[in-house]
Amino acid sequence: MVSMSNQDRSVVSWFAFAAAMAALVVAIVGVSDNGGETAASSAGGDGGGKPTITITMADNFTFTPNTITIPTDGAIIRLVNEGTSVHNMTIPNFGLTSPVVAGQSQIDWEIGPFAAGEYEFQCPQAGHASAGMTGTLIVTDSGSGTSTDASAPHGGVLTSDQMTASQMDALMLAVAQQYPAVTEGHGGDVMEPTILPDGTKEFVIVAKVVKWEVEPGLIVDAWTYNGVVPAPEIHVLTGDKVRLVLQNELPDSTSLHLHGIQVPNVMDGVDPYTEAPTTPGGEHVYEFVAKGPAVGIYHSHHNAQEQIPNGMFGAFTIDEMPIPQKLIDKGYTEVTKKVNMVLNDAGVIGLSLNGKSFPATEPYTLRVGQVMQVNYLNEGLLVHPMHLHQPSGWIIAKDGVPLDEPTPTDTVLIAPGERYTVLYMGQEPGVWAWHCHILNHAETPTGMRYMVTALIVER
Ligand SMILES: [Cu+2]
Repeated sequence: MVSMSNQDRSVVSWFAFAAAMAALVVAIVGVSDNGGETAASSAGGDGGGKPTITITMADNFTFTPNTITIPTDGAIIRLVNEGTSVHNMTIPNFGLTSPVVAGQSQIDWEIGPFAAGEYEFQCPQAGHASAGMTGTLIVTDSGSGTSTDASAPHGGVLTSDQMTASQMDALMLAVAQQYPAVTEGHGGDVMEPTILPDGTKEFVIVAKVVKWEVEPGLIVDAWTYNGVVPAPEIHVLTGDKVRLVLQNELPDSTSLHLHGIQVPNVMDGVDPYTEAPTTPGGEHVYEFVAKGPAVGIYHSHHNAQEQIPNGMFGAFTIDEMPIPQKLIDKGYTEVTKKVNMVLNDAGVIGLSLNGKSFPATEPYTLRVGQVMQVNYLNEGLLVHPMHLHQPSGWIIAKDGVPLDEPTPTDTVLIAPGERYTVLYMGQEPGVWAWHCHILNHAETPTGMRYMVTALIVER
């Protein structure tokens, strides 16, 4: 119900996208003085005289050399893969990841400008960095006036006074061009139940810690249900007998609460009141009859201020939200696409949409006249005003309760625990930015990050 199909991905027009995203940067940040130099020219298609540095990658998990020095203006990294496995290179401090390099091939990858300092690089392929495939990038001041603060806040992210306007533009463009960046793992897909002999829909939910790639090269120990963030969506119908089997493979105890779902008190998942905590290695069964419609969440209720932001949350929906007559009259007759967007801002996952941070967030597509239903679910510790640039939104339900009168919205404020259901109709074709409007949840001096994605409307 949530995932983007291959067809969706294929319609992402990359160049239009990069251009629109670059325009968005200007719109949001208000960078107007670029010294007469365009972002594209300072990013350079031909390297602009930057040095070329060759790094050889091999299947024994080595970069040779594993320490390189480049000027602050940047360099072209020639990545030569002498192995047969796929390798590439990521610089987590800058959120930069090279294209993938197939075995027995090479690519040229232009990077920079950067602030002077020392930064780690690694191979982002699963398991390669932990096997030792890491190195050190030393950036030395070339006298271009860039200040030299390797210990800048947030692990080397530059502040605006450390860059010229054109350097800032180039960094922003580089991030925008990565979108939608490919990362390992996709959460929130619908989970199929096992149907028991009496018709009960059984879902097995395994709580466990896994490696999760939040943005390119940023891999954290996420606390998950079934190994993904968000957890798989559970969707049932009114009258269904539901059985959830929670298996705890975490190092800590846990319990599972059905937030916004009507269940008997003993199934409410609030240890130590309604049940004992489910200890590591233990199992707990929750059973109830579904009563909808509902837009809810299943999440931890044990040390929840850590377990939930670390990844233990997933949508739980019952039936479908009715479309109000007033909107049917306006042409919102049929929902073409449904999206659950789970907001987070804390724990190991941090500021994110559906467990990913821009540029690794998922783009969504819609044709003109089609209607998309979005359930916003806030599982973080902060409020988030979610803003879709194309102003066609109508709130049709609050916390899973259909509204008698839909409310127009282009920015909807979602507090922790709240769910809002919004219908959007594709109107003007284009790439429409979609982001949290607390601006430091969406932007950094070196480009968009965190709670940003896009809706691509096609004719
Ligand atoms: Cu926010």
